Amino acid sequence: MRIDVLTIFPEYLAPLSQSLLGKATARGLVSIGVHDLRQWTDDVHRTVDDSPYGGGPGMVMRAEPWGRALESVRLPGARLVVPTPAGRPFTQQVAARWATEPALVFACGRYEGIDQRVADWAAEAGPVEEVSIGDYVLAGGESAVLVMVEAVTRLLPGVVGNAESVEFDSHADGLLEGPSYTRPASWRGHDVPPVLLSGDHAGIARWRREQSLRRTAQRRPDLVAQLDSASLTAAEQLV
Ligand code: 6GU
Repeated sequence: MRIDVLTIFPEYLAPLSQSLLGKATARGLVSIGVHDLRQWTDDVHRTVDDSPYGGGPGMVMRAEPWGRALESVRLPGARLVVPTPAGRPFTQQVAARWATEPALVFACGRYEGIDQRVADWAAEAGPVEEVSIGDYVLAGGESAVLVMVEAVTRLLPGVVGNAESVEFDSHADGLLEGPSYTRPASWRGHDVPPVLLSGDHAGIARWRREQSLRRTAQRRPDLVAQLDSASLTAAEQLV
């Protein structure tokens, strides 16, 4: 997968070349480009923003540098992602869908966002999604891009060593993952649930499923309400 990030703070994206992703890059599973939007400005002050039409606080990113940047960086048809608190929610399902694409371009806005005509114009050349990573406001899209790139790239074949660890993740089936334990079996008066030491694999699977449902009901009742009947057994639908 090819990933390009356009930003006025390229140093902010340094973590993309480290740790898990650095290895995936070295192994040729993903390649990442980070580009300074100011490359595509045309004035001595390298201006990227201006005051909003209609008045109001803050500054808006100007369309011209963004237009030239996208013409230079975006491959034909590549999905353009615009992080914004006004976007549709970024979820595990969205991450899984993006993980099947050959290329993604992220356009990081600062200030009060990017002139809306950039996304409108970009939609003429390929898919565009304005997305939010949660119900709070960040100063810019850069940290949201770090979050989204990590969520997407760990789903690419070969990036995470154990494919099962991805399959059983929280959210993979619409539920939260239950608790995990390792040695010792007893620690400071707290014992590992005995079923996990029983060797009864069917019993362990049932227990984990119950823990997952219980935790989701307690912590995320909104997720339980969204579950489709296909993801619950007949017995679970009666609870
Ligand atoms: Cl994607 N961007 C910004 N600037 N703030 C956010 C966000 C994104 N998601 C939640 N808040």
